[in-house]
Amino acid sequence: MHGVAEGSAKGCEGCANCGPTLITAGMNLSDCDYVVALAGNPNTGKSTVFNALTGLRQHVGNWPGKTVQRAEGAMAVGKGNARKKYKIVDLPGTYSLLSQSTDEEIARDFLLFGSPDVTVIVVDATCLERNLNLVLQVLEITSRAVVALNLMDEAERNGLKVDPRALARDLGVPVIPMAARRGRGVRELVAAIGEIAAKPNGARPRPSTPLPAKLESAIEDLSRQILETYPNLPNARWIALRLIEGDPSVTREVEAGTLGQIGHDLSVESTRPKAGVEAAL
Ligand SMILES: Nc1nc2c(ncn2[C@@H]2O[C@H](COP(=O)(O)OP(=O)(O)OP(=O)(O)O)[C@@H](O)[C@H]2O)c(=O)[nH]1
Ligand SMILES: [Mg+2]
Repeated sequence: MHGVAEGSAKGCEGCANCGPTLITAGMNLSDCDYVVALAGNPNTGKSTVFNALTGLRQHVGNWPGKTVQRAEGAMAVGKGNARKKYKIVDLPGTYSLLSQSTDEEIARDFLLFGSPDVTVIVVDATCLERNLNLVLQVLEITSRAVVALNLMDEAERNGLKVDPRALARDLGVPVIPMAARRGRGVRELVAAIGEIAAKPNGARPRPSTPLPAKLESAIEDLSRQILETYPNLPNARWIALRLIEGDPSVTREVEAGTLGQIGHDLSVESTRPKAGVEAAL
């Protein structure tokens, strides 16, 4: 494929016409500059995208719930001093950040507390409405996001017309049409990941509906208290909202004092200096 080489910088080295050079770096996770999470509903093609980016062979199959643990791999993009290396994290499928099952909690905890530099939300273009629920939830917690609009080949086969541009405009984040099984859109996804990773503030998701002032001030108070107990915990606001709602699993974790631990376990060093990337490849 144009712009994609495996294992080392062989094959197409990238040119003005073919966009960024992707070098699948497999399990070589040393000295990554950025961390990219792959999230999405079950069976949307997350592991297929992961395999395309890393050259690894995560299990794919046509039923939901195959990926049950976090899997990690690497890709490198660009040439010479401009080369950046990315750790790619394949997550179990989840319908919602409020989900309860163990594999869904693995995905939720990484998205909330793992501080990925870019979150790629892989969605199924044939059932957008259901998939957008998770997209909107993720955009509530991060602006560093890209939507991979996968299974476009299936949508086309079914006569569905999906407009990625309109979706990107409405969501305020890049939307990349893909048919990942055939490698379609992989290069564009790599470019979008690079763009968001390099932007200090990420994309600009459209703001959600404002909450009533009283609720907003309660959330602020509670967030402050959470941060006093768990300094540096990302997404204290999300935790505060769940406590106000009475979410049982979040309440349990706050009471048990395990929230800070989750943040500590998952936080990943990112945006590290690039030294050693060349050697690592
Ligand atoms: N037609 C088509 N099939 C695809 C595409 N991408 C992935 N698939 C297929 O969709 C199925 C699910 O792919 P996976 O990559 O395992 O999906 P996943 O999101 O990792 O699934 P879970 O880990 O179970 O959540 C597999 O049969 C893939 O071959 C695509 O773009 N088009
Ligand atoms: Mg999977």
